[in-house]
Amino acid sequence: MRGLFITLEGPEGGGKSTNREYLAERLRALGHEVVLTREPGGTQLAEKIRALLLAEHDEPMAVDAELLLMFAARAQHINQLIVPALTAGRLVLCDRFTDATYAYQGGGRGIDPQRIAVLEAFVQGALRPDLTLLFDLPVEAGMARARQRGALDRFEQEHQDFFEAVRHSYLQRAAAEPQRFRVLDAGQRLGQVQQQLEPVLQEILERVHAH
Ligand code: Z5A
Repeated sequence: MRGLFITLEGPEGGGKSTNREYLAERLRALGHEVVLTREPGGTQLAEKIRALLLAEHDEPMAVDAELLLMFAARAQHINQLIVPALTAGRLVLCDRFTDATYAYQGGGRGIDPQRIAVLEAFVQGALRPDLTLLFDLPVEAGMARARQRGALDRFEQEHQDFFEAVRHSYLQRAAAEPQRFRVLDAGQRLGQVQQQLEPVLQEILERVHAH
């Protein structure tokens, strides 16, 4: 596939959405075709699965049901949006992808990562992000930002230990795959985070030109 698949990851309130918009604006100003998307979601049907995943229900959602719904949404997203966009040579900026599953369902909920890997292979085949930006920050700081936004969804209501496990899992993944991950200190002010994105932007441009 000719395009470039870039994912933005991190714990709660890291500024993924804010910085995804910023990166897209910079890349579009240079004439690149950018597709912005997110998980869970990204297509009409996958957004319906997202609504199911984030809402409160009268019965608790089984952790395996949550895991399978994440991958059901992902299968739809890959098929309908990600692969067509990459095949058309576009730059895809995706807010969360499978690293989030390892962090939240693996680290947070305690599902064995080997079981996640089975679903990853089944749903994605060889598709993996070309580059992953990890917006890392202390849990308390991220939760404070999320609380400022108002009503909390099903994940945001989890307690601190859950989010500490999520953050730990992300950092472990970044350390294990330094060639794919770029870790940003998202606890800094927005202007400073965007300064950290300058070398990343250069790297993206180099990769686009190399394709
Ligand atoms: N989830 C999962 O469990 N498994 C999976 O496989 C996947 C997802 C794919 C929805 O994700 C939930 O799905 C998520 C994990 C789970 N739940 N949680 N928690 P989401 O990405 O849609 O939701 P989110 O993590 O809640 O995203 P977020 O809180 O919107 O974070 P963000 O996109 O990283 O941040 P933001 O919206 O850009 O910024 C948050 C606020 O902070 C906003 O008011 C900004 O203006 C402010 N902000 C941003 N950067 C700064 C700086 N540097 N300084 C000060 N203020 C800032």
